[in-house]
Amino acid sequence: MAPHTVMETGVLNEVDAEIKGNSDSRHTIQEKREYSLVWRNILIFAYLHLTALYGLYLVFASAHILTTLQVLILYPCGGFGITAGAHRLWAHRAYKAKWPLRLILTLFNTLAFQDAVIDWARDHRVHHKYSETHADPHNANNGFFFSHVGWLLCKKHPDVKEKGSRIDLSDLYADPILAFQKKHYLILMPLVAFILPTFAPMYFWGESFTNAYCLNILRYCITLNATWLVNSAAHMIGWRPYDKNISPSENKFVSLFALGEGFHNYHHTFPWDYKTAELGKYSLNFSTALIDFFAKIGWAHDLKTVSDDMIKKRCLRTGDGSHEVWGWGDKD
Ligand code: ST9
Ligand code: ZN
Ligand code: ZN
Repeated sequence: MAPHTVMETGVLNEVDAEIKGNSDSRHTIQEKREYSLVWRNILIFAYLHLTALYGLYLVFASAHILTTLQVLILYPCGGFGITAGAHRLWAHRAYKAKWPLRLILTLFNTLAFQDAVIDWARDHRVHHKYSETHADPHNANNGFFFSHVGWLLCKKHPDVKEKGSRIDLSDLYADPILAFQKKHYLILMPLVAFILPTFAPMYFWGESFTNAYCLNILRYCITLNATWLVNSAAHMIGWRPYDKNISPSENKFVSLFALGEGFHNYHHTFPWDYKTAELGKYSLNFSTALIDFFAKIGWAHDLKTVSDDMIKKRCLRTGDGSHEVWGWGDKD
């Protein structure tokens, strides 16, 4: 049976109590910053995206149907390693998982190559706590390009490192699976994210190296851009039914590609909810469906969520009036 804890009080868990910080940053004026470009990353990401475009061409020109099918399967697998793994389980502790699920999610996470979970979660906890300040690694106040990919192409602002060094990561280092992933990342990541997905199609169905390699890079770039859209588009475009004072927005387009992570106004308002969304439980929210499945078989438990009453009160107090149920019309 799936244990399902509903938090009626709205008391934050330890992680979210720590990362709940600047929530009124939308109108903050900040001084301009200097960017120190990292040319290695600029060249690598340019190469990856050009290769991905060629991979897209090869899908129609010459790739085996099974290689395309592999892209379509591995993209959500890597995605779940980010959404259900690095994000909901580890960065926010929105639910608990038994070791077999943690192992699967770590494997999927390694496939996504977005750096070790511990580093990803550190940046993400800083992002929530200091949202849209210089300490936010992908500060959306610096514009769409910066929050999408630009932040990976230059040195981090000193505030990111300074504030980030105060974030408690002891819960993550205490997990032997995560500690193992971080320690051996430079071996595990190339193997899981690039070598195996390239050589499997060549070995099992005789795919050419070029097709297998370029389609796998395409798969990687799709997952990257789906993730980055949460930082860029979902921090700029969409309604703010839960808190109109913050930039994160409800963006269904992003949710579709990001496996349910585009309901970002809700997520920044109630970051401990394992669903990262409210209405239409499985609507575009494949990650919630996955966690619920594992809760059913007992591998996920202590799922945290938010009561309807608390959501209603918050919408009426700070929302922009666009909530489907608790818009301003229902205030009385
Ligand atoms: C990638 C990550 O793409 C994407 C994350 C997106 C997050 C999205 C969240 C949205 C919600 C979830 C939605 C999910 C949807 C998923 C949908 C899926 C379908 N605090 O880093 P360095 C220290 S990764 C404290 O070199 P530089 C650090 O420990 C792509 N300390 O900084 C180190 O210390 P030491 C693949 C920190 O030199 C020192 O600073 N990966 C913090 O400024 C230097 O660290 C890449 O391409 C912190 N927060 O360089 C790699 N941060 O020396 C990209 C750092 O003691 N990264 N420190 O060890 C880099 O190359 C570099 O980090 C850099 C900055 C150039 C960006
Ligand atoms: Zn988050
Ligand atoms: Zn955000």
